[in-house]
Amino acid sequence: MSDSLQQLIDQMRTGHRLSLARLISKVENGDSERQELIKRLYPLSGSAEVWGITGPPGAGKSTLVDRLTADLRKKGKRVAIVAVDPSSPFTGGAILGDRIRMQQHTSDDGVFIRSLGTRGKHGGLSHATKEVVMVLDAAHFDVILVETAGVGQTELDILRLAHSVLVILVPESGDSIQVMKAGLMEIADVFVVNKADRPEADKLVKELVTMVGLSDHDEHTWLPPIQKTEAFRNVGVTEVIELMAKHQEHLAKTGKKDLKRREFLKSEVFDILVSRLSQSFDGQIQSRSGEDLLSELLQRKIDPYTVADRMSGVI
Ligand SMILES: Nc1nc2c(ncn2[C@@H]2O[C@H](COP(=O)(O)OP(=O)(O)O)[C@@H](O)[C@H]2O)c(=O)[nH]1
Ligand SMILES: [Mg+2]
Repeated sequence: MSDSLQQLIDQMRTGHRLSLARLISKVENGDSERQELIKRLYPLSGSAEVWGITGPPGAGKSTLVDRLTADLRKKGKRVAIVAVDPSSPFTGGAILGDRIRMQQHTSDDGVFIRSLGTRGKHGGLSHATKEVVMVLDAAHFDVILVETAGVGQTELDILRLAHSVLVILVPESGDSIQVMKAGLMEIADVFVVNKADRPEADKLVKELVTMVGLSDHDEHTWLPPIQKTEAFRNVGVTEVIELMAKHQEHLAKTGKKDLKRREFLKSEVFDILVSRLSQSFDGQIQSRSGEDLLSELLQRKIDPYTVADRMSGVI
């Protein structure tokens, strides 16, 4: 037991930002104290609402996150923002832009912003993101906003920690077709059509209404509502917050929130198991006997399945 770790946790719980930042770094970097840290923080977590914000690059996610934050602050909520951008390094231009935009919040103790810009070495970026969210949850934030560009599987995986997912789209980019292709239809709880100042916004709204209507549903299904916004002018933002709150209510009322939590925890444990197995097999392949098996494989004396059987102890 490391007392300095407990000291950091205690300080974090009283709102000390630097301690929080250091604890997050421990999780992100796969520090040796990471497991102990999660052990101690897990019982303290579970009360935050986690919102995922996704959509194509340039759709206005960061602008909306900024506006949502301002609105939530007015309601007295403490807000944490996790910006995930696997494609750009920590100091990448986009993230820097976001930092400047977020400057109005930096002097506010009720807002905490963190960028995760690397792929996440230990168990992947989506697992690191889950743990960062757990730390923020234990640090008494009421709402945690996770922004990620909805362009690939990694980005969608990251949203497997959000209770409510907001998908943000813009007119004039053939977005409604992209929605289907990228699998965004399945994960959206609320659709936002941003840049509604542009022509064709209503056309996109109509397409989405049709698409949602055609999806498989019965009277118990939550059908994602569609909200137009002009994030940069703060138009429609309060309505978005109301829709997210409605979705949260729906989850609580129907018991789906607990089901979701259960699913998330299952995948959390699964991630840990996979990461352990992968480390263990990695060790075996690098070992002396592993090298011998690989040589036999190369000479075609045995086949890859037999090697895998031997390494996993099947034969
Ligand atoms: N025309 C218009 N531009 C907007 C609106 N909201 C955001 N933008 C602009 O769109 C650009 C991309 O926004 P950003 O929030 O960085 O998008 P992200 O990549 O999805 O995070 C910025 O230049 C914003 O100022 C809007 O409602 N209308
Ligand atoms: Mg952004």
